[in-house]
Amino acid sequence: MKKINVLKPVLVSNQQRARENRKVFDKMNSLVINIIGSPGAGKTSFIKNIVTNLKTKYKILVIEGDIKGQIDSKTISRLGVDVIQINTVTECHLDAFMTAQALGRIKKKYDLVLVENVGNLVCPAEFEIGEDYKLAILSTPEGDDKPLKYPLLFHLARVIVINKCDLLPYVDFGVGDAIRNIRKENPGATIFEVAAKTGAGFDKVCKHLEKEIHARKKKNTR
Ligand SMILES: Nc1nc2c(ncn2[C@@H]2O[C@H](COP(=O)(O)OP(=O)(O)O)[C@@H](O)[C@H]2O)c(=O)[nH]1
Ligand SMILES: [Mg+2]
Repeated sequence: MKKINVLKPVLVSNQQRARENRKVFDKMNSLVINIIGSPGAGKTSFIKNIVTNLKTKYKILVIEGDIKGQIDSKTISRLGVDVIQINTVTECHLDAFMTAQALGRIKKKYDLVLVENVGNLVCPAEFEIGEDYKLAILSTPEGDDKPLKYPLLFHLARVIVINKCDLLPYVDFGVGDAIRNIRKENPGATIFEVAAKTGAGFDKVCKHLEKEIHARKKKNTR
């Protein structure tokens, strides 16, 4: 029996579409971050902190990817920034074609576009959407071994956020072990330790993002 590998052509056409999306984001001068993590890791809570801290200085768009419903979109809308919902229905990740549909609904320019991918540590890592980079969120109750068990995401992510650090006294999670495991997959990643519930650690994350927003603008005006 002949085996046909359909994943490769799917990924190649996805990548072509992602490049087209990238050109549109470039025209808007936007820093685009693809936020990936398990269900419940704190992706929406992370976005809430960033939006709350930066919304008066920068124009922010949030794209929410969920299989069904608009729960997170409604939460983010209440903060007073623009939100676009993508429902993937059967898919466990966003892809470049779904993102292109969202792009068609954008009417303004944004400094920062935060994309909350579908909660999943596997598939979202494989599909580019036209982002500047992937940001992985790992929360402490998930365990410090996850970077070794889901290496692709932690290998590709430029920024890795360890969330729910307020729970460290109650969970078996070694921050040092987690960082060592991340470094095995990705020696150059920028790592932040935060608690989205309390806001701890977000001063550093926001400073980093502000630098990147400005660097992104300079790059485009060159
Ligand atoms: N203790 C604690 N809980 C958190 C933290 N961040 C998020 N949560 C809670 O974790 C749950 C899932 O968070 P959410 O942001 O919806 O995760 P998402 O599914 O990745 O978007 C919610 O009940 C949040 O209040 C944190 O830093 N510490
Ligand atoms: Mg969420």
